[in-house]
Amino acid sequence: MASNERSIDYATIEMLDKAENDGVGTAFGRAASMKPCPIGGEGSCCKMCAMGPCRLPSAKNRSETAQQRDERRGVCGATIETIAARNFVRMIAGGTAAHSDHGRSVAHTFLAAAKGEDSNFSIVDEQKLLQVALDFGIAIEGRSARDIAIDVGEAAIEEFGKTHGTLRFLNRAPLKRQQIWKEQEVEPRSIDREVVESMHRTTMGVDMDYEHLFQQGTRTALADGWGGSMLATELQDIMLGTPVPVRGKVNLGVLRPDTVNIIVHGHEPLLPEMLVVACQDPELIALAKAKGAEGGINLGGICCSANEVLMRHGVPLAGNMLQQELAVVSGAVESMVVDVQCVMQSLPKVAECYHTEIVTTSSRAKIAGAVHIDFDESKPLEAAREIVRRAINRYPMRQKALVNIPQHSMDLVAGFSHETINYLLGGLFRASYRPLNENIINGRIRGVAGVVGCSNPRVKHDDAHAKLVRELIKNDVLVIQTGCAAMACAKLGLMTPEAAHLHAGPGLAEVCEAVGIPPVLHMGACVDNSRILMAATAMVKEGGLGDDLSDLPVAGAAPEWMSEKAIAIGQYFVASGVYTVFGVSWPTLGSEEVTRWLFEGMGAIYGGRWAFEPDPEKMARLMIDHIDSKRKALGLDKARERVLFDMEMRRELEAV
Ligand code: NFS
Repeated sequence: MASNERSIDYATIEMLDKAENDGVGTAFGRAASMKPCPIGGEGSCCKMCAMGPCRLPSAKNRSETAQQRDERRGVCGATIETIAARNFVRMIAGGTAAHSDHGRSVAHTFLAAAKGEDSNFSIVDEQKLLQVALDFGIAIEGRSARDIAIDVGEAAIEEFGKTHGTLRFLNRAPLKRQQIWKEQEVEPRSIDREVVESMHRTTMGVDMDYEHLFQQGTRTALADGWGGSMLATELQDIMLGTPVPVRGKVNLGVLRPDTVNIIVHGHEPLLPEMLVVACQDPELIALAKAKGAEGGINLGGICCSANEVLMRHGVPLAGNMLQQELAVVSGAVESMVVDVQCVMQSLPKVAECYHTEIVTTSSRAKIAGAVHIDFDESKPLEAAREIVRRAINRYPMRQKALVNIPQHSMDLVAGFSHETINYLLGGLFRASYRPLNENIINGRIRGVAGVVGCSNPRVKHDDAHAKLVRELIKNDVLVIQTGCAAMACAKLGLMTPEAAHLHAGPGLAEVCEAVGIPPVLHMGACVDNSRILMAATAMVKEGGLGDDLSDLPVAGAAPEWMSEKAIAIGQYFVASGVYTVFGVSWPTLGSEEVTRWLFEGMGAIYGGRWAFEPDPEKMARLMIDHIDSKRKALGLDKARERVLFDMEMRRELEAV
């Protein structure tokens, strides 16, 4: 397959051609040469025990009687419904574990910083500290920030393994939503417990009622969105600063010639924060220059680590998940520093062809062929300095003949935390979601869509993101993004304020231009999908758009998803009342009944439901139709017509 059929991104296309010339394999090539397993892909493979693995492929093209379907069972008698649901719940548990283990390590560092045991980190955002303390029920009156922070840190750590009660952040949701969770008995009790119980209930011979399995899957997903992920976001903000709008650049063109290029890749922001400091150290910059790197040191990022340091420091984004190997293929990266999640094991293999060193840093993740420098949480800056020094020492090994930095990069504005949206739209002294709600009510903004998730070589890289988001903003839907999806659209220039006038519909463009924001807002990393929950909750609480998240004219999508984490995110969005569409493939198609339950059954209970649509234009249509149906239910369909009339009048006035 030609490179330009694999991606719409010029930098990626160039690097794929270079990889081929250099004899280097990438995920794109491996995906093309290895077909996905059709049985596992539809959730019909059970490998929970050694009586199997049992494969129960669906009938698809042949008609199947009820009796034949009933006979389609694993050795233990498990039905396809049970198997598909178990596999799905295990994906939720995997995703929740990943986000939440990240949250846990942040909570431990936070407590150490609060106690003054960690001199590298401190309490930066006291206002947010007070907000979290209030939500946690911790007294703030007359107490020092230090004492409050210690209590918040201890309470946060407790959330992972407490033995009674339910998660504290559930009380942030609209009351109606809390009531639904209570009635459905899906309030998470503690984060670890829900992951463990999901693993238990999906092991051989335990829970064999798919609806009952999904109840636990939902409880586990809520422990992610309103638990582990939300804790990660909030504590990071308090410790590292809540993001505010910041200019940045994106794509492999951010790599620099004659400069030591270090790429930070993975998810946890604490080491990247320290790398930002180390890369600015005059002594290390002088060392780089002494080694011949006249430009000094350049730090860039891949995946969510990148989003974190972009949001807080404007560190450039080198690219999204599928560009990790390609950054090395440029021949211009001295060191790729990774921690956890979405890291490809192929990196050391790719690096063999160049001079790049792959450095693992988390005690939880090593790769054969990579160097391991433990990010000792008590001396993080020292670890960061050592990593930078090693990278500098590799610079003289750079093979000039193998260097080719693609000349493609794009400007963007990032840093749209839910607090920032509050200030930007409402003004510094009257921070409020009122203007956003009003513009939705009067129809200038049709609704809001969260477009999130991964890149996946099973589909054309960045293509579905681009088509979906362009279609949405053209139809006056404000788009908010996180993760690799955000980078895909940033590369196309959709995260610049100018994009409003170039690509958005007239109503959305008018609002964006008045406030000076892009029509597509970067809200951060994937754990920051919790920011989207908070923004949506703020819209409900502001009033005029119903009294629950499921009343809002909003929708979610992950058009190029690949990770279990995306499934966990989707499930907590659906269980929070959001209509959520995924592309690529759908992992329960082996059971029509289970799929129907997720696509329709959940809607009856939670007001939000899943959908699957790989075609991005059809996906946009589904989301817009959903938004319009919510507008209609709120009685806002007429308001929108009025605004179009207003626009006409204004044009006439201008013509005079
Ligand atoms: Ni999200 Fe971030 Fe990207 Fe997907 Fe991976 S980096 S946590 S999982 S691939 S968006």
